[in-house]
Amino acid sequence: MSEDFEVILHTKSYLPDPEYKAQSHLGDYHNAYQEFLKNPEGFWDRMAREIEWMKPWDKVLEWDYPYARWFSGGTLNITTSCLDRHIKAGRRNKLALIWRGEDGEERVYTYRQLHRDVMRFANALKRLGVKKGDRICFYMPLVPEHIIALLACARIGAVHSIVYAGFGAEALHARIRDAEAKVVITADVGKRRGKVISLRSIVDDAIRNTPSVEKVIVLCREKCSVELYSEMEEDFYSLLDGVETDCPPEEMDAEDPLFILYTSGTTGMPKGIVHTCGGYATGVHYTARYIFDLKENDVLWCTADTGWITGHSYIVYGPLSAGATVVITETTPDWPDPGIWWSIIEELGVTIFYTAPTAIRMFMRVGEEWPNKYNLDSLRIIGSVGEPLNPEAFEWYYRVIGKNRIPVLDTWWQTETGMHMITTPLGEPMKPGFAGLPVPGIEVDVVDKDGNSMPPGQGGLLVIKKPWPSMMRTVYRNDERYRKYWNQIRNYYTAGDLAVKDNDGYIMILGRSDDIIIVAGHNLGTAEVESALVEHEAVAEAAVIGVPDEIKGQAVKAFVILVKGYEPSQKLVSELTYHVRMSIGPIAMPASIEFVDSLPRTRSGKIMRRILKAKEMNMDLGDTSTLEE
Ligand code: 6R9
Repeated sequence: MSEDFEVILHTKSYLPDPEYKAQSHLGDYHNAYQEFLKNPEGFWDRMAREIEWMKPWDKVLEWDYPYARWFSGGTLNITTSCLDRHIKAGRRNKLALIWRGEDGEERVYTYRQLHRDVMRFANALKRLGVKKGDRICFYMPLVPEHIIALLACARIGAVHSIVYAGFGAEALHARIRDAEAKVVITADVGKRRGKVISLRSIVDDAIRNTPSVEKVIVLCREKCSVELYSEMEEDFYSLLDGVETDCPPEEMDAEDPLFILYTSGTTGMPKGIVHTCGGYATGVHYTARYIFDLKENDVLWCTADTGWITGHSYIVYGPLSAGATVVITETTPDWPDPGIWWSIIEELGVTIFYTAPTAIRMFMRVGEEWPNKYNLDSLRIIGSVGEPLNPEAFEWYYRVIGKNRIPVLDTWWQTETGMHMITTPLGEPMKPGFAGLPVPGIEVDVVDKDGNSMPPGQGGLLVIKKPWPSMMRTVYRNDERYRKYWNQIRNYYTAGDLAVKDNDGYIMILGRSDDIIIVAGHNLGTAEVESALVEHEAVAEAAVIGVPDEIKGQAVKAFVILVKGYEPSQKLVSELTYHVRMSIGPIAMPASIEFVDSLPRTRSGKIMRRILKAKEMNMDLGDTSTLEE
């Protein structure tokens, strides 16, 4: 797709019950947006006051394009907003976390218990020698100890870098090395579809040749005995022996880093997106309270993993800051049967459910009899994130889960943005296929490559026109890559997505404009998968593209040129697929591999994936002037 093209817009819309707007924290969206436009810094100043600070800021924003400093001079610790203030505000016995395992095992934590356990683990980390600014890498299943340990990092000012536990050893290794992590926190196993998956052995592989790593903390869920440990390993619970319960929060500058989170880029090496304490805390609290409208009795279930930004912002920091009850599970949507998630909603009384289009499409395929077996009356908001929610999936979600009355919040945002940026605010008409409107506080537009605003119906690049508090501050150890986001179009942040507006300013996201493939909501860089393929001795060159997939949105298709002497075979296909699985993880596995003799290239030698894609989909090849013979 080129940057500008015409799109035929879907015009259907659904009007939610006016009660939603009347009772929401946000109130009328258009009023709120106008208030923001009248005084942007005043708006963010008000929002920042809703979290806990140790010292107030001197200035809301210092903008030295493309570098922003928010709430300069202010100091805080995000954990006091997420924990301490709820203890004081009478929520100490309120449930903070409800955890559900695959086999039905359940554990719950009140705010008081969570606060206490976070402080104890924080003291254990300190005793190990962890200090403010040290990087701690997580490779853990979604269990309560994971949340405890990550809040403990924030408590003492250590910078967490969570790696999704479905990634392979090589991907983990690259992230540990880049962040120069001092400690890795893992578990012996994760559980999935009735099987146990060893995590610790993957960590063992990943920490070869990572001189920064001093300790590996292992949470034993099965029966790993302490004697088996190497010198470097520590048992999660033994570390807590004899530690103090009280751990005062480290005073952090608003601009100190809170965490690094790696996201796929257009080169082989993922980007370490850096978020800071003050701006991020403000952004996630604001959206948890005013976009998800979290109220005292809400029970939020966000089905993402903590390894993605969605988990950081809407499992941990946002909802806890807003004082909600959070459900976390170590479950798969269709195991032991496709009713499992709906049974959890019924049983736990989930009020806000947040999932991804890929899951919704899977449920569509297995049939509505599954959700229909359960009482979903507790739900009041259902959300979607990660990739475009296509109109068919919207209609199904709204009708079958939302019973034609519960608002669907399709939320567009990114690892880099930290918080929701575009959605259909509660009470506004919902248009299938459209993510919606910019949240108050955010100015977006669809522009051509020179930054000119496109009229409704004309596709273009999605940009954010002004800095916002929870924006990334840099790419860890690669500031040049950070600047690229703001340099592609001067003064604007270019998101890398193609989009189109309609006459009401609603934005439809059309997909990525770069070499990122989104498989079941997980971003993959083509280069990442290609470099895994060429590592294999049989592969001379590889190019990968995303092809449409009914359930996952996109699937990976690989084109491979073999080294002389190797012949295409089914066995080789399996071997290569397995190789990618082991090095990056199951999400990156090619759905198909085609052996070819050559790849289309530009004159300067760059592979033209666009041509492969057009051919694959029987589309017009577009501009081929730069194509080599
Ligand atoms: C939160 C998250 C970011 C990319 C983004 C876009 C796609 C996310 C979307 C969506 C259409 C939505 N994306 N939400 N596309 N509609 N509601 O997913 O962050 O993992 O960094 O991915 O995902 O392409 O640019 P991240």
